[in-house]
Amino acid sequence: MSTARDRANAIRALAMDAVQAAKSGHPGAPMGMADMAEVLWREVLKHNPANPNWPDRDRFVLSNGHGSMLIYSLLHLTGYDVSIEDLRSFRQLGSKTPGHPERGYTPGVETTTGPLGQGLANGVGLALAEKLLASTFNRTTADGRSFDIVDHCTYVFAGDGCLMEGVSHEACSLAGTLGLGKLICLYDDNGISIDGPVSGWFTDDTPGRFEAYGWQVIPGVDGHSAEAVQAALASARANPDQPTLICCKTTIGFGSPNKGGTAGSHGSPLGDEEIAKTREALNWPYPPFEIPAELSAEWDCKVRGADAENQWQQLFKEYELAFPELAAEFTRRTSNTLPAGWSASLTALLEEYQNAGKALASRQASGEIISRLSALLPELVGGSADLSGSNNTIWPEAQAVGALHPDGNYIYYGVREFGMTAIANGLALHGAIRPFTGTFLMFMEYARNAVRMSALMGLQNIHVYTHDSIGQGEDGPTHQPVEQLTNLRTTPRLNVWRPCDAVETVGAWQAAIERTEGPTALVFSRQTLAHQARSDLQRSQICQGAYVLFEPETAPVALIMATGSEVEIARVAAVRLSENGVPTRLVSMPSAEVFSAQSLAYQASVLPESIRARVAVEAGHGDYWRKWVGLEGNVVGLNEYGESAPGADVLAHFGFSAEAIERCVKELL
Ligand SMILES: Cc1ncc(C[n+]2csc(CCOP(=O)(O)OP(=O)(O)O)c2C)c(N)n1
Ligand SMILES: [Mg+2]
Repeated sequence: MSTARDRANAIRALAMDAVQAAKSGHPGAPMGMADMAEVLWREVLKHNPANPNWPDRDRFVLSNGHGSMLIYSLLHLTGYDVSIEDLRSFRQLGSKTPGHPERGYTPGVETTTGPLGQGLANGVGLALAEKLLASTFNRTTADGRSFDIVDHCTYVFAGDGCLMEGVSHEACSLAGTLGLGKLICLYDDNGISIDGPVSGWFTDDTPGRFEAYGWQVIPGVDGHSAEAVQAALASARANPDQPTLICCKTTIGFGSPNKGGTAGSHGSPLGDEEIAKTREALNWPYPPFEIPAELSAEWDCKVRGADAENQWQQLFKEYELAFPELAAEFTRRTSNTLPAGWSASLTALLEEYQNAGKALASRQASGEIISRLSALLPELVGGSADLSGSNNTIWPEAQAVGALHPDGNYIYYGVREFGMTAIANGLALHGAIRPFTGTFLMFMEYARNAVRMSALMGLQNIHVYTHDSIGQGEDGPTHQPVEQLTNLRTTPRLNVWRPCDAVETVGAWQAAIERTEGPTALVFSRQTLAHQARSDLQRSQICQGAYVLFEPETAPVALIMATGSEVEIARVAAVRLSENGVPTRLVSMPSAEVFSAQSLAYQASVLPESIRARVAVEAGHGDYWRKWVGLEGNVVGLNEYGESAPGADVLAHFGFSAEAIERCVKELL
């Protein structure tokens, strides 16, 4: 039997050799964390390399994602479908081993990491999901038999960079409050970041900081001692009430005689000469990408993993007998299937709102709809960054989640937009939960990179943004979004909806819930919106992203397209123009992305090429609309910041009126 150090050296060798072969990458972090990882992955982590998607596996997050060769080495060594050839093609096009861990590229990678700090926040979401699901599904029979079918830990590796990032504060503070006892973070305390020794820019009392959050902290652990790491992990697992931070003192680039302990090993290949010296220092005589058979055998976790999963499968079989309905619900939710009758319920809801004809702010309509959806979808878990009432994300039957109340479905995230969004990404990553979050559209920017990560990963996360324009009024320019809609619409894989009334709001929610390929931003007004009359056909076309809402009696010569609060003034303009000799069509376009995905024939039927006099109207930055109006069209938009005044006055001040739209159309003819 080899030593733990020998086994860890396999990671070190693979990391330095792969980075050298790629001529780029980060050898220092994997070499520094190899001993910690050896203990965790071989002895503690509950995982089955043959089935990376088994629902009750432990989750592992490499928050310092630049150390990607650490996780790729671990996946290879423990027996996942990651071959030595895959390691050789580190950072190459089409490989399973991209520069940073990317969800969906590599079996066993739970989340995409690299933007520092966010992996840790995802970990908070993963651990929170476990806690919520455990309380929903775990049961004890009358004769005292426990069925803990949801019972797994979330382990996070994080570095100095992750802890310097503000998002770590937001997420870890909430994790402490919520008492996420199965969240265990191992901090790679190596005193180095890219610019050198962190003593010049990072002198926090990290243990004190996490204790203040309510975490259990295990300070001063020798990250190169397997026994010390083992003992710390045991103490962490023994505490069910608090998340644990294990501070592991390590040496970056451990083993490299000249670059170890320095920023020189952080982000570039060690070089052939230094690699040779490191092999000698580590007593690792094997050629690149070669692991001796004995070591490979000791690393292999396939048998242990299969046993662990089989035990769980057996437990689940018995659970199915004891609790058939819960078991069926667990299977439905983990397989991401909507409940029976979903489509019919939503069709009825659309019809109900069409018939009711109520004028409502879309945020208010959204609040009503959430309440209805929640009755259909127990997997829906909402929340807001301290704006629950304003965002209308809370509903009367909602139950708050707390440390002692894991049976809730509403999360008071506090004023933490970035943390909230990254935590919700973790909830979505876990599976069996459909998260949505809320804030003002303006403060989406605080969360911006987590929104991007939800899109990059194609997560089913729903971002509710209210107070969607200068129409929000009195709070003034700091609170009035201008460029944010364009920002969201140019985010690949993200769908944006800005509905014009309560009926379109139902359609937007339906689309967001049914979407499996990525996240959705739902953008709602603060102010009341008029109800729009629709035929059955028009109502059925909402889900196509854009449709003709008003058609003149004679062939249109002009066309107005609008979204959200501007649809009503655009309708007034289109009707008046049509009555006064300029037959004008009105297109409501609540989701340009969804419309863009329709057949060209449908798109042409809504926006015929022959109509060149096109005006787009939206109380936001106008440039986005240029692609829809063409060279001969025009945009009624806003390329400046707003003003503080009642919303209607601000909108009128910036030219959002039926008269201004009419003038704009006439100018084109
Ligand atoms: C949000 C973000 N900012 C900057 C970077 C670039 N970056 C990658 S690693 C790193 C230094 C991180 O230091 P540490 O976590 O201590 O890593 P170590 O050098 O110890 O491996 C930086 C600034 C990043 N990946 N993400
Ligand atoms: Mg560091």
